[in-house]
Amino acid sequence: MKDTSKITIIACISIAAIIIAVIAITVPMKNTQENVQTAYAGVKREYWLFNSDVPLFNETKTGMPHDAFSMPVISALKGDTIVIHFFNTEESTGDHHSFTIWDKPYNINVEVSPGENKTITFVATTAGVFTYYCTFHQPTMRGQLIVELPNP
Ligand SMILES: [Cu+2]
Repeated sequence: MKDTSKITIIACISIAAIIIAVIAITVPMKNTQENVQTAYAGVKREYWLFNSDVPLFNETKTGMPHDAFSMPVISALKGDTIVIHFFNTEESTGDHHSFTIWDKPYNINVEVSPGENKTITFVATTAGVFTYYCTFHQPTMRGQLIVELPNP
């Protein structure tokens, strides 16, 4: 093989390697930028929340209800509108549940009857960590509303 052919092959391989390296670096960067752009505050964040229970949980032995929220954490950025569709699936047992936040400035207390669902809408006006409760099933049925400050 002539030297010029070898040089041409080496040049082609080098150019291909550079193109692959540029693509490998820029494609993940583009995805990261898109992820950052979706983290804006002031958007609607919608959640579907159910009552749940822990199987094989001995309520008599532990002295606690087996009930829990299907979501132990609801998160948002300050300024977001939070929409929670809360379902009480216990049509057969007749159990009531509630979604309740007493921590200021939030003041929410929505009760759902057996088999009922309700939509709870509020604006996350204050950043912080707030506990949401079911007033009927304590201390087990609770979760954390986490409202973070958006990036400046
Ligand atoms: Cu409950």
